[in-house]
Amino acid sequence: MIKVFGRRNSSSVQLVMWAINELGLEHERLDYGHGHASTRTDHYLKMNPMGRVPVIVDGEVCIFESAAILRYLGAMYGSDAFWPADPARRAPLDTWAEWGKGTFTEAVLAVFVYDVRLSPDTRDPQILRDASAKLIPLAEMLDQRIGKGPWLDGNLFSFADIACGHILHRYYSLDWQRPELANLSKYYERLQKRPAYRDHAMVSYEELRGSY
Ligand SMILES: N[C@@H](CCC(=O)N[C@@H](CS)C(=O)NCC(=O)O)C(=O)O
Repeated sequence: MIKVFGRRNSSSVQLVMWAINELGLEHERLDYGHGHASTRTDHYLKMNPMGRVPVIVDGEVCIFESAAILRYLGAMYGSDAFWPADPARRAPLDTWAEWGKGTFTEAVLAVFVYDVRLSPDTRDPQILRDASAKLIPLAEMLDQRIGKGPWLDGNLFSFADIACGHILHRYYSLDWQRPELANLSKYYERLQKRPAYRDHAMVSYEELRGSY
């Protein structure tokens, strides 16, 4: 039984929860982090010295950093489609997984901070202009990369789709001027047909409004 420490409305927890459910793994999630149990206790800091969510415990294995958790789950429990065993086949997908969780997610979260985390009276519209200017070319890159898809690995759904796709709920639900990108919006439609995506990546972030 895998234990997940982290609140449902954290995008990093969503990445992990989506993967666990996509793989059909037995698990228990415990509410930790902002507004829930503290991540500053000695017990928690031993699991993650950063005091952030998520953390997973799987038997003797304890991991933090959601991208590392995703790779562990793929290597440990994934099919060859989800996590190709051949490094030469996996590496091009891992490139996009790294980019998706790092570069792309960071750019979406800058818009998220403006639209959700900052209270309206502390928002400087220049922050949104700057964040949008960084995000739009990245979204265009992802749109090009996906093409007709349906997935990043063509017909096979993989860990890379989780790393790139987990943040698209925020990308599409935040209040900002999105460019028209046909491949990306069809990809998001396909993701929403996956029950594990709907249940674990499309989580309300209303509780986080004005929390900075
Ligand atoms: N790079 C880390 C980021 C972890 C992180 O910043 N988590 C945020 C939520 S997305 C957090 O712990 N926030 C403070 C809290 O919830 O107490 C990962 O991907 O796991």
